[in-house]
Amino acid sequence: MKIVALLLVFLCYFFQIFVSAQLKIGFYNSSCPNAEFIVKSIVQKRFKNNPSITGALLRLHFHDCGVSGCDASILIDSDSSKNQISEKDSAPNLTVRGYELIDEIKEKLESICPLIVSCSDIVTLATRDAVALAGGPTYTIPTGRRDGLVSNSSVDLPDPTESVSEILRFFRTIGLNKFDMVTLLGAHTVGVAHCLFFQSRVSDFRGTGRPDPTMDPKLVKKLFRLCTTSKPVTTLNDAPKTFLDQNTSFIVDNQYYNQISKKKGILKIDQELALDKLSAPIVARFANNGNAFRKSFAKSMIKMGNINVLVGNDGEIRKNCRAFNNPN
Ligand code: HEM
Ligand SMILES: *[C@@H]1O[C@H](CO)[C@@H](O)[C@H](O)[C@H]1NC(C)=O
Ligand SMILES: *[C@@H]1O[C@H](CO)[C@@H](O)[C@H](O)[C@H]1NC(C)=O
Ligand SMILES: *[C@@H]1O[C@H](CO)[C@@H](O)[C@H](O)[C@H]1NC(C)=O
Ligand SMILES: CC(=O)N[C@H]1CO[C@H](CO)[C@@H](O)[C@@H]1O
Repeated sequence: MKIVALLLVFLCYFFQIFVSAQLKIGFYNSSCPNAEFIVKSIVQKRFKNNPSITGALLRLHFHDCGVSGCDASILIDSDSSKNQISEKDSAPNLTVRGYELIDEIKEKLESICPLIVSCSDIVTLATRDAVALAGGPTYTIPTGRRDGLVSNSSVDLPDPTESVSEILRFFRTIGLNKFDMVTLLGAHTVGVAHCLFFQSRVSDFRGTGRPDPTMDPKLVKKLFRLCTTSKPVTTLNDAPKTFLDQNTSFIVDNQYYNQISKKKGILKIDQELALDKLSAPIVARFANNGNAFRKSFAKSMIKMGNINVLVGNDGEIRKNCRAFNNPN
């Protein structure tokens, strides 16, 4: 009896510690009551001028959470004087965009509640708001993430030519399952891809000298023209690009699944998702049921936003999202 009571006390104590160091809905309710409102209004203003911000933020958020957890490590600028290359300057990340919007939000928040709202929460909230503005699901997301103290250039994000099972292996390493994978790739319902990532599909697929037979021939023609007839480019950002969802390119909806079902996937992985027997049934379901996708998307986005978060006294609240508070 005594042992049981002791165990109970111990469990309560343990549980309390566990609970107190968790993300919470409305974490900034008292410390910065307008935080979520400010994020939303700045995202809204940007979205009005440029709806491509939804794609930018979704990819930024994924690249942050997919490498060492949602800790804003992707926002850190490299320090050339110290020869430190950060995550954002490593290979697959070069076309990630949206950094200036995060800076704008951070600057505003620092002016009203300094050192309270983390950069990782800003990225998470801004992405959530941009998804809703683009017609996607609205959802509440817990906050209280803290910013990481490391930004490592050895980024291990998958390549778009990998198979569905290889991509699934990656998702499992970050605690996400097959449903999350198929759902989150649905983020490709907005945003763009540059020729670099799909050009071989429309010209010389796997050394055959012919285009990828799994792509609609009309789309092959269009993309071939896009990628071969443009003027020389100096940076990847000026390089020709196309919408990942060729139908409703700025709307967060289930058209991505319809497009890949019609052989109109842009990246190899997009097309494979509709063809591989691991994922095809889920793709078919989402293609036929926009509501199922919306529900699933909200759920998997929340899950993605929880990957390896820093809470409690871990990490820090950065003053400037691009730099650690005490760079050493
Ligand atoms: C793990 C599998 C994934 C691979 C291999 C992949 C690959 C890519 C590639 C190659 C691009 C084109 C980048 C460019 O040309 O600038 C892209 C764009 C994009 N990705 Fe993914 N992606 C994956 C998963 C995700 C996930 C999970 C999300 C979000 C939840 C996401 C969101 C986006 C968005 C929104 C864009 C458009 C970016 C823009 O408009 O600038 N991707 N992805
Ligand atoms: C913040 O306020 C919301 C809405 O009133 C409430 O649901 C949430 O539990 C609150 N969170 C905290 C941590 O106080
Ligand atoms: C960066 O990542 C690599 C590979 O995962 C690891 O070996 C290295 O120790 C990391 N560096 C830092 C500073 O964490
Ligand atoms: C484009 O999307 C709309 C609305 O979601 C759909 O009704 C239509 O069939 C789609 N068109 C094509 C060509 O896929
Ligand atoms: C311009 C550039 O460096 N692109 C790189 C982007 O990432 C892929 C995949 O890691 C590299 O193969 C490219 O060279």
